[in-house]
Amino acid sequence: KARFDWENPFRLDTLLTEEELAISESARQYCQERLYPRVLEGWRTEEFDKSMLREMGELGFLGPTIEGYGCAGTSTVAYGLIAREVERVDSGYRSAMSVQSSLVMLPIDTFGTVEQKERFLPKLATGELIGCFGLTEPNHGSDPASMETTARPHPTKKGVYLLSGAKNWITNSPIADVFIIWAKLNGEIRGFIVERSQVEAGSGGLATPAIKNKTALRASITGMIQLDEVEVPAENLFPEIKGLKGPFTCLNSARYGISWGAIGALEEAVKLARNYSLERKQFGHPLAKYQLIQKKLAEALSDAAYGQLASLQVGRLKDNGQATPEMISAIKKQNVDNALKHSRKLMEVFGGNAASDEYHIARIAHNLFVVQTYEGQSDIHALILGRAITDNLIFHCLK
Ligand code: TGC
Ligand code: FAD
Repeated sequence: KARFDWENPFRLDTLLTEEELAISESARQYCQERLYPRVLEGWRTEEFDKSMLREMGELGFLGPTIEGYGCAGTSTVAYGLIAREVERVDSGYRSAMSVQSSLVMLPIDTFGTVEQKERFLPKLATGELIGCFGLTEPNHGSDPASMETTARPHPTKKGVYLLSGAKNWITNSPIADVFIIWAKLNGEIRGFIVERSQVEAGSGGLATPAIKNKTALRASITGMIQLDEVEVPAENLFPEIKGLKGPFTCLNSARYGISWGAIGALEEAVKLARNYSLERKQFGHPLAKYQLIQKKLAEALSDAAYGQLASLQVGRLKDNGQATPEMISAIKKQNVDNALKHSRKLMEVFGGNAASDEYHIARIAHNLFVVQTYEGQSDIHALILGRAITDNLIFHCLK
């Protein structure tokens, strides 16, 4: 006889392959046993332990969908399931991982030359090299088309470009070895692979100061990228890709992973609030007995369950080449908005204890505010969807 399992409300397991189930299980085990014990210290000190990326590399969690170069070659759904497990622990840890996978390894695999792939992918897959992705600038976040960072041919050295500009709020930048930098060359957006060791041995001009005292994502490291006439050899330019399609192709993958990650964070919030409400007594009974408390849990769990199915379906379509950016905008926006809304509501269950980081719930909610902002703020995804729904009606009317 079928029984309801609040930890698996719609029996997601029945829709996954054997391989996806095994990957999800090993990710859960690693994240709970190895990552959870480190998260409070990481949050308090804002220190990111780089060895995590090495450990994830050993387990095949970096660039998992890539074929070859030491990568696992999994389905897109498996990538999402890994993100869900990592973000159950902390959104910042998922950030570090998804930047490496979707925003650094994916563009090298998709747009890179054979030499670029062979040179960078194996070491990025093991976590020996750490990568970051520079799109956002101090003056241009939601509107990256207006970026000011430029590349120009070196006036005297043949086959060398000079990069100048600044990128802001960049995950992993202070510890990165490899930087994917989007810059305008003759007015057109192009992608460059900048290597810290090469720049330091050569022209110099690269600085990556950390942004400290963050109110969220404290367990991951974030910084700027300052480029002052940095010399980059022509072989580090992605040869073909031009325009916003380059960075947005990477964002399609990262936003997809975030849609699963946010569900992991929400599931953790439900579990923490449920367990707390069963133990905490007021007016002679556990909080869990009161139906106003149950309603908060019920609404959060329902949205987590719906979110799983939506991300699963878009992942399957992505593997079949049938997913569109609008679908990804819909699941990124909806899942993150729901996770943020419910985790804020579930903080109430903890009363004053929500103000202590030892109860984790406030860390989850604060993190989700940033998750709602990066990779396209939720209203930006509404704009993308609105444009598609109305067939760009506003634009046509104004013409
Ligand atoms: P628009 O005219 O819409 O498009 C320009 C060109 O780009 C193409 N394109 C896409 N291609 C592939 N996938 C997509 N999702 C694409 N979206 C657009 C489009 O076809 C067009 O190509 P072409 O050949 O016709 O020129 O451009 P717009 O300037 O009007 O864009 C508006 C908007 C809102 C879509 C866009 O600017 C946007 O999404 N803004 C949000 C910016 C953003 O998401 N930044 C993320 C920075 S990275 C980050 O946050 C990492 S956090 C990582 C972590 O820690 O987890
Ligand atoms: P703005 O673009 O200034 O937007 C501010 C507000 O205005 C938002 O609510 C937005 O929705 C709204 N808005 C903007 N335009 C419109 C409009 N046309 N209509 C209605 N409302 C609008 N970037 C990277 O490139 N790489 C990274 O690794 C990276 N990591 C990050 C890590 C952290 C911890 C954070 C906080 C950010 C990170 N980002 C990264 C940057 C992130 O992508 C940007 O913060 C995000 O794209 C929003 O840009 P902005 O902060 O400049 O906000």
